Amino acid sequence: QAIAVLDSGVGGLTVVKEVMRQLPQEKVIYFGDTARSPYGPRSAGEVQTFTRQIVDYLIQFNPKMIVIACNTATAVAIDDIRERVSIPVLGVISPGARAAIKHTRSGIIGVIGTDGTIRSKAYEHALRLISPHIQVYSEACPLLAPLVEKGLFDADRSHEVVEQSLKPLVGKPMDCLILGCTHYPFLTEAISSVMGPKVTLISSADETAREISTILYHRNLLATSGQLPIHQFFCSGEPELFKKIAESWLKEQISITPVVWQVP
Ligand code: DGN
Repeated sequence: QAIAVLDSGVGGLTVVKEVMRQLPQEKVIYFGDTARSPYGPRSAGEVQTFTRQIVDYLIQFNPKMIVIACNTATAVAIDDIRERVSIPVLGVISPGARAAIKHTRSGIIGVIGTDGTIRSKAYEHALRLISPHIQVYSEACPLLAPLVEKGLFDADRSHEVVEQSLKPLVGKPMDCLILGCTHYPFLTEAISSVMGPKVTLISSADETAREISTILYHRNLLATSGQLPIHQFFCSGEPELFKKIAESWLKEQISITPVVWQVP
């Protein structure tokens, strides 16, 4: 049985990479909804519908758990998905919030994400649920995920857009910045050069993978075969660019199955 991972596009691969590193025996089935990316500007209702549709697609493979590796979808759809399936469902917002709280010394944390994620205030809620006095600066960066989807994430090409996007946060007294969109670790170099050395970047990928291992361990669901798994990748849009980005990020060859949605 595999771990099913989904995102609006290539962003969830940042979580997959950590799963492959921390849990090398686990098979991953990945769905990137590249035909309908970005999710950031869409309404909560639309993102809920898309997420439900992807989960219905993935569930036919009988996965042992679902990971919503998209902050935008986690923010608005995780409760709905948890009601819909009987296997464990994990999002990326609680793990990201926990990772930031583990790291911060000043209690002042920055968050960047899509319009949808920032509008939902999901990080503020998740952070303050754990630690009520945390101070949060948040900023929507709607241009960044589309840049990554186009494959333009190297530091030279992305620097200017990243600099413009982060302008309101530069100089704010935070000691860490949550990359509240799973696409953003692709832009780590540019983001850290703009934010400077005093701000630690927090990606939810490590903590999400760690939490996956905890859930599987406690339910006695960890893979034990000893063989290296063959992962499966699906995307709803043009597969060539997805494959190129995925292979350069994961540093391995993959095969992609394109999926054509029956529903618009
Ligand atoms: N990777 C997704 C996220 O974490 O929010 C969404 C990116 C997008 O669709 N704009």
